[in-house]
Amino acid sequence: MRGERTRGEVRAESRAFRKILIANRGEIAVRVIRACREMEIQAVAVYSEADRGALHVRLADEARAIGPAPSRESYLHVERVLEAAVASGAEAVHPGYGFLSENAAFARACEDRGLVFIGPRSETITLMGEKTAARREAVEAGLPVVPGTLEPLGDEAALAREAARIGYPVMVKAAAGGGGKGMRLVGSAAELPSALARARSEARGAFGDDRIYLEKAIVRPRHIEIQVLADRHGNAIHLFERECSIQRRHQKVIEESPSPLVTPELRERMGTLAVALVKRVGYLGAGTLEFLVDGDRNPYFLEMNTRLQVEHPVTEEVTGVDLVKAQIRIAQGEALSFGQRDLEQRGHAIECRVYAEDPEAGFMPSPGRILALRTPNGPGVRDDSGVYEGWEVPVHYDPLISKLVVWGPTRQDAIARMRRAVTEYKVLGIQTTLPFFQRVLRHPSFVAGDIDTSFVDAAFAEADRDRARGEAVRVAVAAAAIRAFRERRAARLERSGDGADRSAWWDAGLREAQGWRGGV
Ligand code: MV4
Repeated sequence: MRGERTRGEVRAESRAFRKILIANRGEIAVRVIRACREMEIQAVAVYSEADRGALHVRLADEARAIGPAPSRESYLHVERVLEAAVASGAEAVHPGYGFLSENAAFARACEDRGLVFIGPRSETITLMGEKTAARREAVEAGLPVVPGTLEPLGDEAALAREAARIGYPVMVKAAAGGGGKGMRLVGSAAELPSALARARSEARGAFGDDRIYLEKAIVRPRHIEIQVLADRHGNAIHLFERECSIQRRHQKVIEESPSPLVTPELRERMGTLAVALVKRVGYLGAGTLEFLVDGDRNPYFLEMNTRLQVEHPVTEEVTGVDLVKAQIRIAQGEALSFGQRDLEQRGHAIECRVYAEDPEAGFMPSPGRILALRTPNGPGVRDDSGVYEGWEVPVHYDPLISKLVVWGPTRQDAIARMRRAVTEYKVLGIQTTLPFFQRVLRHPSFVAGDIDTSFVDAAFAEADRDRARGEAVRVAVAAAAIRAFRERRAARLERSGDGADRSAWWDAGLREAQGWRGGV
């Protein structure tokens, strides 16, 4: 009473975890295990049958099997993951990204069993997962949103009327969606019915929810996101932006911080807007607000991701904040140990996502055994990897094998360092996206920082043309060589008349072979 707290209450407010279960796999599970180890928290891994020998299992203090290879029966199986958590005696669960990380029912189930879900409250996950609800909250908090509907619209006639009001081109988006799933660009009223039908069926398949909303389509936008952290004590801060415009089929490929596009004024504005939404919804933990930025540098709030993101390391590299430790401390009930004024972006960081995919074959997955592996290191290089030499990358999961992250004092230094690191990186046995990065890192538009969301397709169209041209030249040279060979052979046969088919190459080879034999 009267502000005097008992020891029990203090502990309830801020309680150090002794053991955390990591409900994930691959590089992000490894990343969380590393944070746990530095905090002297026991890390419990979970694994499917395909992951018995995975790196995260090897590195954890303890590991529990949770089922067969398919995610539905293991990493996505709420009951099995919870059972492992309870059986291990963990006090908290870190969901990583993907899988159960934005599953409100899972977060709720953790809460119900007395496990701390390391993330926001389950109600916040629900709220932000419903994309039009998130848009409404953003509007209430004073954020600019892309013009469009603030509710999912039921019938096709209402959608057609709204689309006409917004003005084409419009984006058809899934209310339960996010990350581009169930999204369609519609150029005219004539295309609307078929786009709606396709978007609905895609959304139904992916989310079991086919509600649709509309947004004005922003032409060639930049994709910029703001990292936030908020604790239980009312502190909310942003950790500046990440530039994520280099994507392929809504899959980010390269991220960096700071964004070459963002001015100090825009950064300040977007950061302030992000914190306003965080405060309005009572956000807790680490989160990310996605914005589109148009050609005139106008930002529009798109959606909020209520999890740790794949690309969080670029923020860590420029701010010096360990986001995973921050998540854990916030979940323990601690107050943030730094404020907005303590933060600055120092230097420049770039991340390349190394996928087990073949860039020469349309980025087809390339699972299989890693026969040899040499990872880069040296000044300013960080490789957040989930694999090792001899490990067989399973077919069942996301093919991300590692995130190569570099830091440099300037963007130019970071690019030079990334080129060097990609050159050092050797993976044998499977195809990876590394050769693709060499191309991007030398592309004049990338080097100039002049990238929008059409970059990858444009760069690839160029590369395909170059390859086709190079191929035509190689075929022509080979054809000319064959023809010259045949002509010279014919001439020789005519001269000698003895049928001996011997060229200077042959004679040189024969001398060489005799030399070897003689020499040994
Ligand atoms: C848009 C858009 C244009 N206008 N929304 C794609 C991922 C998802 N998070 C949002 N996305 C987009 N939403 C409106 N109103 C264009 C995209 C988009 C995109 C955004 C970021 C990076 C790459 C992209 C590629 C195609 C489309």
